[in-house]
Amino acid sequence: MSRKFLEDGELPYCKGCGHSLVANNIDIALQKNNYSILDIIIVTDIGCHGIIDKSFKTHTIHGLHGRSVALASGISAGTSNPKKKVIVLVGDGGATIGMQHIIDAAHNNFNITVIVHNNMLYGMTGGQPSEFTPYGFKTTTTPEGTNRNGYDLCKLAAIAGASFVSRVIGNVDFSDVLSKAFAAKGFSLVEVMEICPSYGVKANPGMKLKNILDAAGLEVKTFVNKETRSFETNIRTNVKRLLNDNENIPVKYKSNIDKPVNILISGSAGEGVQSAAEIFAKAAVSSGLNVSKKGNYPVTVGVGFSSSDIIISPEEILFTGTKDPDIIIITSKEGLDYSSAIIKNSDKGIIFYDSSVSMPETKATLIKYDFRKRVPAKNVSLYALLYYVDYSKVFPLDAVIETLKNDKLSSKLELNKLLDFS
Ligand SMILES: Cc1ncc(C[n+]2csc(CCOP(=O)(O)OP(=O)(O)O)c2C)c(N)n1
Ligand code: SF4
Repeated sequence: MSRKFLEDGELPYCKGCGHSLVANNIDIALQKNNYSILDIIIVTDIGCHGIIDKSFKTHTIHGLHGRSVALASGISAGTSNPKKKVIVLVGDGGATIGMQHIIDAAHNNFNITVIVHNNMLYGMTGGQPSEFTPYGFKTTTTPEGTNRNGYDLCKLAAIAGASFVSRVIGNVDFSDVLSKAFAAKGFSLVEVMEICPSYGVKANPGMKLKNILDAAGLEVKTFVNKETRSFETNIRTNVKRLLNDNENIPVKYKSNIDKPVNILISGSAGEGVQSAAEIFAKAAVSSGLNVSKKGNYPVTVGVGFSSSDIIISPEEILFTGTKDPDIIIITSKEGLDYSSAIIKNSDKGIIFYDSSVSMPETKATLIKYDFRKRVPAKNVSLYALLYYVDYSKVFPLDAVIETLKNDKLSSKLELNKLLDFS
């Protein structure tokens, strides 16, 4: 049979390397299954077997060492076209390094075929043992022979839930086995046993592959061939978009600013920093401004500081970070501690801060106010932002009041207290 999926000419491996037989058998099996060239996505791993990419006319993707199965699982999960066939070429080294990926791919029954080139050592790096090297097999770094048996990958994949698993000896025509593996729905794995002529044969002269496998109890057979439910990507079309609420804020007010204003509000967890920043951001949108808002808080969200960086701008906001905010609002000691470096370095900003905290030395303009004395702690961030809007007139207070009235928070707020800045 002439080649269809492989380029004509020599394959890139050493003379007598079993990897060549694997490539040729893949070509034959794909032809038996009537695949088209561009239906095939071959994902290779690092190692000698992986240098085959340029010889295949199909799609090829070269993965990181041991990660080809994870990569292929993602590719297969992301394609909804059942005609596409994702095939992984991996060595016993890659299978060692990425064994959990193989087990998980079998467990999830991803629609991929994994072909393991098991020459019982790391060929590309000079013939070191892998976790699949059988007892007594000599390698460059174990010249006395490996002192334990390797894993039986076929048994592991079968137990994990694969649809099709087979071990073959890689010195015969095994294209029928590959053909069945390619046709199987779900996860299939074929472990091809080889001896690397450049390292394995040299270190183990006269050793026969069949004898090695018998001694290690590695059976050459098909372990599983069953119809199973394969992985399906669950694409939900009927879900509420996260941004829905923000999409339809009508512009009813007018802003006074003609350039971006960076605002940092820092307070304590539980004192409504993030929700106040969101109300402020929505009010800015309703005043025709562009807004970005980033929250910062420790992973333990219920304690410590909570802060938010907000940018309001008449122009598009292309970068959301700033080292020197124009406005800093500090409502608690925890907020001050978190922002103290920014405060010390600030030389152009205005800082609104609660009278309970002691400000470090700074060139910024300081404005002290009794935020905490005038409203309950849980409303202190909102009160401070309202105070800033009233003070700066960046947009009308009415924009914030209307946003608040439309918010679920509104029933819990005493608006007259929040708007009293006397
Ligand atoms: C994460 C990582 N670890 C180690 C290496 C070094 N490395 C390159 S090839 C290779 C061995 C490949 O052996 P195998 O997967 O069995 O393929 P073969 O060369 O035998 O075909 C190793 C360990 C690497 N590239 N990346
Ligand atoms: S070093 Fe071994 S595994 Fe690598 S191409 Fe040569 S014979 Fe094949």
